[in-house]
Amino acid sequence: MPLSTDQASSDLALYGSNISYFTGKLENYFRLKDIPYTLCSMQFPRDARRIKAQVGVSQMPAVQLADGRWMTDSTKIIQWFEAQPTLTSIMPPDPLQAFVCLLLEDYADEWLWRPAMHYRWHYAEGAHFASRHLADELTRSIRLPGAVKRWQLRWRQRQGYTIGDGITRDNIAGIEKIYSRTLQQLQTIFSQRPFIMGQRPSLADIGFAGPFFRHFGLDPVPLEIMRQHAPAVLEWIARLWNTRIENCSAAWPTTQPDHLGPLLDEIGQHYLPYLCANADAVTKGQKRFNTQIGGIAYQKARYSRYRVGCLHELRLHYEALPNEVKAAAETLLKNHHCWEPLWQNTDLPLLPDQDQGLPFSGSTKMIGVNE
Ligand SMILES: N[C@@H](CCC(=O)N[C@@H](CS)C(=O)NCC(=O)O)C(=O)O
Repeated sequence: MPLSTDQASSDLALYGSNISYFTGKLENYFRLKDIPYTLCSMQFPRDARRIKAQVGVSQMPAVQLADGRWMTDSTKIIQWFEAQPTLTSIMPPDPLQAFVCLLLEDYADEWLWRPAMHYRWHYAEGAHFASRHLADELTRSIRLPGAVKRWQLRWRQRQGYTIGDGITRDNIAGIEKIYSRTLQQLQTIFSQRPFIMGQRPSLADIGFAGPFFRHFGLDPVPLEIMRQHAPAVLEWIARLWNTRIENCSAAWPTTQPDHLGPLLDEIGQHYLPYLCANADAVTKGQKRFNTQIGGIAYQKARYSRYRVGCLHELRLHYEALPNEVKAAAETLLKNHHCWEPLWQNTDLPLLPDQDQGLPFSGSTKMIGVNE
C-alpha cells in the first residue's frame, strides 16, 4: 500500500518512494544504523521541484536533516553519515577491504540498474504493478485518470531506462544473464556467510540492497527466479533489513575475502568497460552510444556524466589507499580484469567542479533523462 506520510515525525525526512531502488538502499542503511527517519512519498511535481531548487537535481531519494538542510545522492549521503564520529561504521577498518566495498557499492548502484529496470518495466506483470503503485503513491495531486497516469509512467520509464537506454529485442537475453549470474554469485556467497564481506554487514551489502530490496526482491518476475534459484539471497534481503549494526559483535575478516572473485570478474569484464565506453561517448559529445560488452551489443545507450564521475571516484579511492596497500590492491584488480579498464581513459571528461557539492548539491543526474 502506498505511504501517505507527508509530515515527518522523526528528525530526518527521507523523500522518495517505497518501491524505489535508491530510496530502498538508503532505508536499509538508516535501519542498519538505527537512524530514525520518516519516509515521505515524493509528490510530483511539487516535491520534485522543491528538491531540485534545494539540491540542484530532481532525483530520489532526497533527505532533509533536522536543521533544514537537504541532501541528494545515496552514495554521498552515506559517506556523510559515515563521517559522523558517533556512529558505528559499516566500513571495514582494513583499507583494501574498504576499497572493495566502495567498488561493489558502485557496481550495484550503476550496473545492476539496467537489469532491474528491465525486469520492472519490460514484463507486463512488473510494469502494471509498479505503474499502479507509483501513480497512486507519487502523483496524488495530478488530475488525470489513473489509467492515463499509469500509461505515462510506463512510457517514461521505458524511454528513459530500458528501450531508451540500450536494451533491444536482441540483447534482452544478455541483460537477463547479468541478473542470473549475479544471483549465482550471491547464492554462493550467502550459502556460506551471512553478509557479503563475512560475518558483519558492510557498505557492500547496502549497495546491493539497492537493486535487490526494491526491485529483484519485489517485482514478480525476478522475485520468482530468485525464489527458485537463489533462496539464500532472499534470506539475505530479509536478514539485512532486520539487522542493527549495534547488535553485530562479529569481527571483520582478517584477510582479504577471496570469495568475491566472481563478482570482481564481472566488474572487470562488464561494468568497468561500460564506464570506459560511456566516458568515450561523453568525450565525443554523443548523447547515445553503441557498444559491445561481454558479448552483449548495447544500442543507443544513454550517456551519463554522473558515471564519468563514478570512474573518477574509483580512481580517487585507489589513490587514497596507503602506499603499502596499493600493491595488493593492484594485484587484486589485475587478477580480476579491473586494473586495465580502471585507467584506460586518460582524460576523463568531467565538468568543472562536477558534483563537488554533494551531498548538499549535485550537478548531474545518474542518467540525464526526463529533465
Ligand atoms: N546517484 C543517485 C541516483 C538516484 C536515482 O537515480 N534515483 C532514481 C529513482 S530510484 C531517480 O530519481 N531517477 C530520476 C528520474 O527518473 O527522473 C543516488 O545514489 O541517490
